[in-house]
Amino acid sequence: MNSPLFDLMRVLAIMPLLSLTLPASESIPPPAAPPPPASLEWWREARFGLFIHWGPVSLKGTEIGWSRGAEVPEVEYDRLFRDFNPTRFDARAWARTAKAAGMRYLVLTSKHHDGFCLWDSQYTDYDVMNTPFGRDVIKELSAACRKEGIVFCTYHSICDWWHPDYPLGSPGGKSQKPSPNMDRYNTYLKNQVAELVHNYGPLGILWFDGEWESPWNPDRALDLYRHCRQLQPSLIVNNRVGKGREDMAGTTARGAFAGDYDTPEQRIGKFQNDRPWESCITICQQWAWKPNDPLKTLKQCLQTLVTCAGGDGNLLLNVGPMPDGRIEPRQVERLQEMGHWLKRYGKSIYATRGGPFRPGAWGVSTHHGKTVYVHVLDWQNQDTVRLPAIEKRIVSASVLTGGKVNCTQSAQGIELRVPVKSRQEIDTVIQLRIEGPASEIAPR
Ligand code: JFZ
Repeated sequence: MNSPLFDLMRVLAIMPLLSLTLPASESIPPPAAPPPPASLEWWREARFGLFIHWGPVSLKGTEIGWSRGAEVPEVEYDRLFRDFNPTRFDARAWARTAKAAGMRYLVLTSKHHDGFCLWDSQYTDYDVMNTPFGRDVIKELSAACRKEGIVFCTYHSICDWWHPDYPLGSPGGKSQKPSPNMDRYNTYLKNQVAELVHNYGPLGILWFDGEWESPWNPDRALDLYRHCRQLQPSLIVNNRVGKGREDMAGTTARGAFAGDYDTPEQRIGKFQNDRPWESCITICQQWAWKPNDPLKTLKQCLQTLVTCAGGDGNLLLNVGPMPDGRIEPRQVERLQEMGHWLKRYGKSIYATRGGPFRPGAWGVSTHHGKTVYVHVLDWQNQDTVRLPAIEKRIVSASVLTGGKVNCTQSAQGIELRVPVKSRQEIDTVIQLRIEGPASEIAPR
């Protein structure tokens, strides 16, 4: 058995040992215990996950959360659950789609800003059990993921524009609730998080969101983070638990505490190898499903994944399933195409780290052990890719995607030439074997 899930189990098993010997590996010392380093490792090595935004709003085809009180009147939005009956929902099919894509984990919206809960929650009636469908989606999907070796994770919105206790409302947090009670809401939030971890855990990640609004503050953030850590020490928590996120670039302000990793949204993160990060990007344009949403090409999807890996980050690629419960066939197909590529060339992505060559107009690089993978994404009408010099000798050079490479190394730099017929439209992967560990070469 060599699945990420198994790794996670192993991490859980050695947990008590690790927590006694935590090295201070973060540049910003977190005011709460970070997860044991080994529990972040499975996720960093995974590199690729499936994000799923879903709920009754799929019946309207408008954006989840944001369209409440905007394109869709509040009363109408809040009644949608009464018609939510996705009879073609098949948890096994979703988990298999993720697996076929080469993804190693999956993050589903347990609750978005609209407050609707996709599981059987004892703390609210506004959940999937009170729809005509009446099946616990989180229960079915977490079980199916476990079977397929996909690590199950949930997205959970801190802001809740529906809940009467949360101070702000729709549209987009711009209105005030008549009699809010943030302390009571906070208890609701923590109870639901505990419910998710206890009933469907262990979870890989708790992917928080909606932290930017004023009712959320650093004290509550730290308290929620500690709550998560207590519930499950190996849980990975994204930076949207806290107030340290700078903007949509998703990086964490220096000195500010915010979770375990950064979350660039709808953009590829910059090269950053001293703090983990994950770009979340939609396969179409909207997070939730809408009809005829323009689908990204295979080239866009793969180059996005490769560029994330080259910047030392992960990609969380989003689909919004349809109101009948299926992921759109054309999106499933795109994901399968990515999986086919990863089956052949995945060793240049999984368990690699970004660099040592910083991303350039030509493409990106990744490395593992004594191998550097140069991913040429754009030859820019030139016959040579020029890279900065490295101190270590290149022992051999080959083209993982087929063909031959001419490689010259000098004190001035490295030059790589691949005949036109062997260049790939999406990614020409050149494999450089070097005389020592590539991790010893500082990024340049
Ligand atoms: C957030 C969510 O609002 C969005 O629906 C999706 O879940 C994404 C992954 O995360 O994205 C945001 C956050 C903030 C703004 C816009 C989108 N904003 O402040 O405009």
